[in-house]
Amino acid sequence: MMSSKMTDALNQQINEEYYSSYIYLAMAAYLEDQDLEGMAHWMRMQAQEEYLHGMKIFDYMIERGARVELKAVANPPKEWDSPLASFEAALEHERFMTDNINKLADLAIEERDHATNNVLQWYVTEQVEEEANVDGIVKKLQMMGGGGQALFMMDRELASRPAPSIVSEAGGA
Ligand code: OFO
Repeated sequence: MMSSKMTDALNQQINEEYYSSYIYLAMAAYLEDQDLEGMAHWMRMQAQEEYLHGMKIFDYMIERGARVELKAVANPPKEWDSPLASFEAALEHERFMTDNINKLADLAIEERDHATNNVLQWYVTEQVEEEANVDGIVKKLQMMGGGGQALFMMDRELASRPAPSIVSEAGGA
């Protein structure tokens, strides 16, 4: 049986994943407003991916017989100083999420909850990819100076991001 401490911590993480989904959707809205539809598309796909991250924990808790409790999702910001600033904020956010996941894995080890630790290891690996993806975009935009030409090129590139797969993102908990 999952401890109440672990249950509370995972419920909190579901909330963090849904906040992630919400903040990326807010970034998509901001980028749409800047007429950067390709970048907005990338953020929309990221928002979907975060929803699946939340669902993976949701399904795992149900499988373990732990009680899922959904909490209110905080308001995300609405504006950023520039498109580059929105991606820099995304990178900052992913670093925060990595920290959360590491703390959860520490708790699972402390509680000797091997099954939960095993699920969390998927997130540990996923966070490496999450940070690397955004970091790559930030670095390219910074390298190209973040001006009109750079935005035009990145907008085209980011328009091709495929939808996240339910199998790789939410399956196999
Ligand atoms: Fe759920 O990985 Fe990003 O936040």
